[in-house]
Amino acid sequence: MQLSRDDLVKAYRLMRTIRAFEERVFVEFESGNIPGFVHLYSGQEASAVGVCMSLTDADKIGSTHRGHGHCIAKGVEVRGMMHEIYGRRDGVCGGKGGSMHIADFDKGMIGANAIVGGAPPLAVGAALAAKTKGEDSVAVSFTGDGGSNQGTVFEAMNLAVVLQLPVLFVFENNGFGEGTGHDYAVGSRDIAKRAEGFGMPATRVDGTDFFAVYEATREAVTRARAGGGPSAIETVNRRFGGHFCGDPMLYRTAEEREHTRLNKDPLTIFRRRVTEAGLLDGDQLDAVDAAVLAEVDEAARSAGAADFPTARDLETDVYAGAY
Ligand SMILES: Cc1ncc(C[n+]2csc(CCOP(=O)(O)OP(=O)(O)O)c2C)c(N)n1
Repeated sequence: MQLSRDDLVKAYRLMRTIRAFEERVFVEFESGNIPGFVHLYSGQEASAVGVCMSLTDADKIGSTHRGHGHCIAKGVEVRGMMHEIYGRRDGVCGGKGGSMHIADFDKGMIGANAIVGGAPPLAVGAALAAKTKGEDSVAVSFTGDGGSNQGTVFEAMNLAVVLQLPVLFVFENNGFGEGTGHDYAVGSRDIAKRAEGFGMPATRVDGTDFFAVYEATREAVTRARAGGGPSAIETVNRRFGGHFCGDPMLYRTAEEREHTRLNKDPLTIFRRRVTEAGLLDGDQLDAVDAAVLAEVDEAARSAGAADFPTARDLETDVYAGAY
C-alpha cells in the first residue's frame, strides 16, 4: 500500500463528507427544501473514495442517479453541489441539473445521469478520446448491480476490449436494483465474472473496505495508464437507505437494515482499521468530523438563501462548446 497519513486523512474526510452531505440532504428533502428526486449513497462511501483516490482531475468519471458520493470523491465542491441540489442559479450546473445530473468538467466529472447503464458508454468515449489524443488519462464508469444488466454496458465493455481503451468499469453491487434483489435479477449473480467474459481482468472486492477498493483500483488504473486496456471491479456493499428518499423499503427487514448499519459501515470499518494500526488517532478523526459538519452546514444555509435560475437561463448551456 502506498498511502501516507495525509492520504488516509483525505480518504476519511471524503467519506465523512459524503455521509454528512447526504444526511443533511435527507433532512432538507424531508423538509421540502429540495425539489425533484434524491437517491442517497450512504453505506457505499468506501467504493467511491477507494476508486477516486487513484485518479487525478485529468481522469474522467461517469456516474449514476446515485451520484453524490462519486462527485464528492472526485473533488466536486460541496457548496456548488448543495446549491445545485437546491436548484439554485450558482449551483455547479446552474441549478438546472439537480441531484441526478451533476457534472463538473474541471474535476473530470463528466456527468451523473439518470439513465441506468448510461455511464459506461460515456466513459468509453472519454477513454477513446484520451487514447486518440495520446494522453495518459483514464476513464471510470460507475454502474449498479441492476445497471449491469443493461445492453449499453455490454456494448461498452466489448468496445473497450476491442479497442484496448484505458477504462475501468466499476460495478457497485449494493444488493438491490430499486426493490429487486441482486440475487434474483443478475443472471449468474457474479458481475465480475461476467465482465471477465468480455476479455478483461475483473475482480470482486468488499465495497465496505476502503483499502480493498483502493488496491484493486490502483492496479487497474496503473495497467490502463500503461496501455494495458480495460478492467472491471465489482464492489460489494449495502446501501443504508431506500432506493430514493421516501422509499418505504418494504422489501427489507428491520433486522437486515440494523445489521447493515452496525456491521457494514465503511466509516466505522475505516476508523477501526487506522486507529488499531496506530496510523491515525481518534481525536484527529473527530476533528475531521467537526470540520466537515461545519462545511456542510454552511453549504446548506447558503444554498437555502441563494437565487433560483431565471427564465432567461433556460437559453444558456443548450449547445456544448469545444471539449
Ligand atoms: C434505462 C433506465 N431504465 C430504468 C430506469 C429506472 N430506474 C432508475 S434507478 C433503477 C434501479 C437501478 O439499480 P442499480 O443499477 O442496482 O443501482 P442502485 O439504485 O442500486 O444504486 C431503475 C430501474 C432508468 N432510470 N433508466
